[in-house]
Amino acid sequence: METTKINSWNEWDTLKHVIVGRADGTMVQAPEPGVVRDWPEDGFPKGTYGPLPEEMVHIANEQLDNLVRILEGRGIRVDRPEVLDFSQSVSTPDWTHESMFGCMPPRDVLITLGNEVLEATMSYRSRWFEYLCYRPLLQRYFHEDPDMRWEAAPKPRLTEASYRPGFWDEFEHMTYEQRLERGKRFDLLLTEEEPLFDAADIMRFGKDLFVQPSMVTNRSGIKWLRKHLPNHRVHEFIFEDDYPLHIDATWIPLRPGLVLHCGKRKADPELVKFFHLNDWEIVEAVTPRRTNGPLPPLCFCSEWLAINLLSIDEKTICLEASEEAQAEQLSGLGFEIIPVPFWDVAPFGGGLHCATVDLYREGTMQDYFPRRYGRF
Ligand code: DAV
Repeated sequence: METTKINSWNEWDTLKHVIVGRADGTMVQAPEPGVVRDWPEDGFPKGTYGPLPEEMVHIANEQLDNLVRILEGRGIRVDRPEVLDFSQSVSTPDWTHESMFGCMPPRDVLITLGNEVLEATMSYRSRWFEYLCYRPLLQRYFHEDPDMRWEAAPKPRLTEASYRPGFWDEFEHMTYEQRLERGKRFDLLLTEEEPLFDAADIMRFGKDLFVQPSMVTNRSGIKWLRKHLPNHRVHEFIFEDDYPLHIDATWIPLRPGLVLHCGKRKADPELVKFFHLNDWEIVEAVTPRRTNGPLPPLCFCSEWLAINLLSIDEKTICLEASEEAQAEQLSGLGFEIIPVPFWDVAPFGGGLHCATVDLYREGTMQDYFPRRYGRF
């Protein structure tokens, strides 16, 4: 029997065990207070919902399976989630929703913090039950690893009180600049009624965790994380973004002292100072290949999935295969690049980082930011 040990503190230590998602059964979810899809050109005008086309599922699964082969070829253990019937409607005592979503991006749902695996609250009704896809794995790890801590954040109510009334109508009519302004004030969709967060809004740098409030993470969610993790320092900060959704295509640590930044989403100057004070270099990522389109149909992520990468260790990076300029930039910084075709997975919820959750990386909790500064 394989022995299981849960241990991962950052994004770059040597990877030994990982979950890779599946594309099967993924839905364009039914409209809900947390998210509204509108893709008339691709067969899903506003108000409609249903499974993504079979052919797209097939190609995405081929790319996911290929990633699994690459990782296993390097001696990394890979586990996969259990696919549910995501077309079923789901209910709590507070509401009923016509569909679920899928289980391609485990990164949104789970985060490993040392020997703990934490299930995020999520903030879409369609994703409320997504943790169930990972329960067979988590139960197994719980029994196999005597030191594993299995935690779940409080399940949210997700009543109307969690969302600003009228937000989507306003948002639809806002310019890019107006959206940036609203984002800067964190005057977005979510209220502070209850803690809400997606795990993919957290970036792990050992003792320090950087979390952005977003369309799916509120300040109460960050406050809950801070209370839950007394041995970490949980920092909250905002990037200038018209639709902030997950931090893992914006602020990507590559190794101690080096972070890759999506320059289009300006970082808080205080955050930059804090990194520089601690001798971290911030490198602006090159322009992604798909900046002038097209993105795949039904894709709700941006061209910046180009930097949604998966580190195998602090010298080796899995990168989307067609992002050649990005590969060149990273090679220039001393990394070996493993090219992985992955753009067909994007409509299912993201890139290589989104599609994975690391469960074991060698190494221990380190303090990479010994010098304190301002509110950081
Ligand atoms: O387009 O920056 C990517 C991450 C989705 N999990 C974006 C979002």
